[in-house]
Amino acid sequence: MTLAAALAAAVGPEHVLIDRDLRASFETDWTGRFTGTARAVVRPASTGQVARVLAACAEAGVPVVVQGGNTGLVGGGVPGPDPAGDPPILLVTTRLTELCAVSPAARQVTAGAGVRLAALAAHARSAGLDFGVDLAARDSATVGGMVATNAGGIKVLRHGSMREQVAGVEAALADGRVISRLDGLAKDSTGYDLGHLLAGSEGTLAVITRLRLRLVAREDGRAVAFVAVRDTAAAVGLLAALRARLAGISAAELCFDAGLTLVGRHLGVPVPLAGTGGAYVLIEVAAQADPLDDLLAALQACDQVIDATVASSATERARLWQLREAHTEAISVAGLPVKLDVSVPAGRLAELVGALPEAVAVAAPAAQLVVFGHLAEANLHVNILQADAGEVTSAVLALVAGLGGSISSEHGIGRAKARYLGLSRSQAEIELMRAVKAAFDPLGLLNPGVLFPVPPRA
Ligand code: 2HG
Ligand code: ZN
Repeated sequence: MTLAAALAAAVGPEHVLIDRDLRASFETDWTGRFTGTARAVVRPASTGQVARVLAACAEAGVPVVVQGGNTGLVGGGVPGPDPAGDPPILLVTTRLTELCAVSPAARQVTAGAGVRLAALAAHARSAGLDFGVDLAARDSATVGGMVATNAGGIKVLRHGSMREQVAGVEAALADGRVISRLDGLAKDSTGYDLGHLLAGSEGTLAVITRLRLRLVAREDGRAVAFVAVRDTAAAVGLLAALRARLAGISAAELCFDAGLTLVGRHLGVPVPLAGTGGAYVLIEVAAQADPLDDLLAALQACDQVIDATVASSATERARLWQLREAHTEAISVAGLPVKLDVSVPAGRLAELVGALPEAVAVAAPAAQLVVFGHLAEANLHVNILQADAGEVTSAVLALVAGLGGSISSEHGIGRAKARYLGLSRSQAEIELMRAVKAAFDPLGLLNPGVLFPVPPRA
């Protein structure tokens, strides 16, 4: 049987997209920066179908690229440029949409890898609970892709990244075998946690098909403030001071005038407090009861606050959040950015923000720098317009590594940063990671070129 016939037999011919026009939207990433060619886009609807697709590809020796909602920002979910003329199969997980009943006793739910974040959160909320990770791409991002990249988002300071939400994983291996641990045991000390190994593996080890996910308490009381402070150091100081006074901080986001100006222009809205600070912090507090008075009192006690606007309704809260969440879109409308996603030890965030303009200007004098990010994790989204990726990536990542930071805080390494992995991981670690990769995927067929610069060979 040919590979095409085996794939059609596995998922049904209507879910094997061979026509160029039908493949196109899957072959280019959301940013438009990463694009490649796939032999076919294959859309399985069950773990068994995923396993059959992988077995057929292994049999034919054809590589497989895995894609969820195609919201990744590092080129990890689309085919790479393929000089050898051996295009991969693009396995898209968005038909894996099974969503089981919430277990209130375990505070867990089992979800297919292709379930969208917003659908999972709504499902959890309808059962009186909530999901601990949230991010701007919630309507498109799939939970499988989010685990594969160990996505973070806006609530990491409260509930951790995606890895922390994983209570069990089912996955199809490169040769078509399936491993499944979805029983959600609260305690289990029987050796290696293979599910957690898949978190952050970016599709290089196996294809996640279902997840057992932890849920958190639902907190409907919300208060949001947008605060102008003198600079990044004051923003860091403000968060520390607020944390000492408020138990329920659920988000702390950092913005600057450059990004807010683009957002205001893109949305056609005035930006509150524009130009009054050297940095801005969006603070959200979540609690069972309305936390607005507590937030107001805490802000009044913090001398870092130059000025603040506090939302008094759900509509106003959404409006303040839009100032932060629309950054990605507003930047994309302004041009094709080089996107870097870095973090440093908390005490060095101000140093990084201070050093970035010069590092970028030296590498690319005409570039426009837009920085924002997640304050509590000292995670900066460094977006650079009008610059060549190679020029600025080396400069910024070297600066970050010099400050003891990570070259990828939440988006992953993908294809974009594979050759820089050695800036954040030691030689010994990379060798061990490659050995793990070889154990899971001895033929090197899963997401070649992602995470590691050269596809490992058997
Ligand atoms: C966010 O925090 C996302 O909004 C996207 O991680 C960041 O566009 C970016 O650089
Ligand atoms: Zn982010």
